[in-house]
Amino acid sequence: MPEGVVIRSTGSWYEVRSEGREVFRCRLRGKFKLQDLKVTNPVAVGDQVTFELEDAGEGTGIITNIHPRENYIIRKSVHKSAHGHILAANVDQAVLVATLAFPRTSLGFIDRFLVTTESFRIPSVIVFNKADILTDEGLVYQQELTELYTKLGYSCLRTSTLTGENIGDFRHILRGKITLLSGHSGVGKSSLVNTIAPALVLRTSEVSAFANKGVHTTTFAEMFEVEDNTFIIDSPGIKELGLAYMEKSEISHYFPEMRDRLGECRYHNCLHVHEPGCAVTAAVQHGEIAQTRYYNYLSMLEGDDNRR
Ligand SMILES: Nc1nc2c(ncn2[C@@H]2O[C@H](COP(=O)(O)OP(=O)(O)OP(=O)(O)O)[C@@H](O)[C@H]2O)c(=O)[nH]1
Ligand SMILES: [Mg+2]
Ligand SMILES: [Zn+2]
Repeated sequence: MPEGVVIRSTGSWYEVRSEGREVFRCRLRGKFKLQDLKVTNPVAVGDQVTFELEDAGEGTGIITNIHPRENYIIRKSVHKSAHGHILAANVDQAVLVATLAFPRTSLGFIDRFLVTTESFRIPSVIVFNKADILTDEGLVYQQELTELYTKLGYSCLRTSTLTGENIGDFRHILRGKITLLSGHSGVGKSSLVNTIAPALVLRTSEVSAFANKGVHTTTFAEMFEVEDNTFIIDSPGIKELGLAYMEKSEISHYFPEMRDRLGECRYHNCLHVHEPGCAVTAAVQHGEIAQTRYYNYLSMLEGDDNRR
């Protein structure tokens, strides 16, 4: 039976690219229960599947098997909070596209994103796009964030699809890998893909001047081959990022600067809030852990998004 990779999913149809690079429109037969995950989408872009040809002339098929995933990124579903939504499967890295203005990506969002990818052990890169619209102060702030996140182990890149700034470096980061592009609506994910693969001509739309928000131009995740052996998954903008499947006690493990200090807390079950002898709060007081990161940690701890 033919095998392939899911390159687009609309919820009812899955486009599967076979090894011979043909694209088939496939459906799922019956119900799939995978790894006991409660998810709204059993098959995600990036999944390797086996399928049966249904109508060779029409190019349609039926997915009969989903191969075990090497990894996946899941977030809490917007519609069913007890369920997760798989953003993509089998990726080598995630690129978070962030903009400090028009629209503004908050540090809370960035940190939630990084905690999510850390929890799935997926390397992340932050791309600060729309550098061309930043004021001098904006550029200084962006540079401070680059220093903060680079120190924590996340590569950062400043780009502009308008001026072409660092697009060569962006291409370099992607080369030979499968990358999920994620971020708020309107930050320029599809524009970035167009810049490195102009033949694709993905739809993009202006950010609403009134709401300072994107208009959700991309509605389904889709994988593109932008160069030989280089795949990029463009995905719909996400507004908020609920942490799926995470216990309170786990969260600090996904902050690299906290993870390094966990053995130094007096209590092994320390949540790093008011506990005496806490190495994390001491590091915050000494300026060794950024306050913004710590506050975002507290907010994730308090939020209801960390409950199953
Ligand atoms: N000034 C400036 N505008 C940009 C840049 N990159 C993208 N844009 C504009 O930002 C708007 C949104 O870009 P899109 O590529 O549609 O954004 P997206 O992230 O794909 O948005 P969704 O598909 O809704 O998630 C468009 O008007 C782009 O022309 C940039 O580097 N500088
Ligand atoms: Mg888009
Ligand atoms: Zn502690």
